Amino acid sequence: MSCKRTTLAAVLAALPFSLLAAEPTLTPVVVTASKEQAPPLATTVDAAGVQALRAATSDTASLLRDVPGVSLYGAGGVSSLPSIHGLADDRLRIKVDGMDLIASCPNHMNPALSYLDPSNVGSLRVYAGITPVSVGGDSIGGTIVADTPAPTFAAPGQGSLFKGEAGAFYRSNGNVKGANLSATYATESFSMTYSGATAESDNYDAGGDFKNYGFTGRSGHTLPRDEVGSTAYETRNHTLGFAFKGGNHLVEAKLGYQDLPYQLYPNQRMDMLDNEQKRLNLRYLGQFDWGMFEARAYREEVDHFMDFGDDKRYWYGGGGVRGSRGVRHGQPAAPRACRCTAKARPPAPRSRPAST
Ligand SMILES: [Cu+2]
Repeated sequence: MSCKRTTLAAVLAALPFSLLAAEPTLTPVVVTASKEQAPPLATTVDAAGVQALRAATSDTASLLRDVPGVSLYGAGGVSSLPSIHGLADDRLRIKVDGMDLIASCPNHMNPALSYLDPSNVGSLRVYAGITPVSVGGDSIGGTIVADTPAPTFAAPGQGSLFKGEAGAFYRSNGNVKGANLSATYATESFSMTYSGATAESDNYDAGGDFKNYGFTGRSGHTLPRDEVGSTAYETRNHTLGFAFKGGNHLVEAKLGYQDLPYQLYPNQRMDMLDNEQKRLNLRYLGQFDWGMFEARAYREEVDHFMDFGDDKRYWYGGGGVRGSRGVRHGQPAAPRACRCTAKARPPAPRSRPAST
């Protein structure tokens, strides 16, 4: 090895000094390409897409069933829980008209999207994974942004505008029926919209018998062998919105009310027999030379009642020993009720109301 190094040194020493000092000149190489389009950050289900999907469901979360990365945890008939890449529930930020609505019970029977009827959805956006700062926070799995239709105003010179929409549906499996109505009166600077929807379902039927018994646990109450117990629901949603527009300024006020008499849960040892929600949502949006400014204040009040519906009410156990509530094991028990109340106002996303 030492012999080779000596040889190389000798060759370098023999080269003229001027050759070693000369700088190599390279021809510039110019690479050109068109600017690559950034992949869309959000997947959007717009009003037209919602219209095509809503015929089959009264559950707004299930409108996301075709969005890549989204799956659904089945629960009550209008309360399935969306999951993004396996992360669901508190790992997702779900905004309805800019509000971080929260479920008021540990079973998450009344998730945010259950307050929005499919007929009142303007758009749904899903940020799966990486989320912009503007809709981020509490969004490990992603963010779902649901908006009702934007307020409409009369065109300049049109004077006033009145429009409305009414719909009704019937689905034979489960004897599901419902209706929706919306009406808007607007001038060039003022807009008022009412939208209401109701949906009601009995238990739905499976494709065939899936059990070899008919008892339900409630004394004297049986179900056909192909009927999926505890899948019935009834829900009513109302929204009244006011909007004022002047130049580049928009002020909105929305009042919401949900009256949900019952929603039964085939996957839980409890049913939601009454859920009442009242909400007030105020928004200001201004367009300025330097950019856009948006402010929002809202308040949500939930009265949530959990109990057992007709298809449950069964005391586990057996064999002649009385349970802690004085009921013989194996016998039907009196209902165990729980009334939860929750009040939320911004900043709400990180807080969970006390329940039970
Ligand atoms: Cu509950």
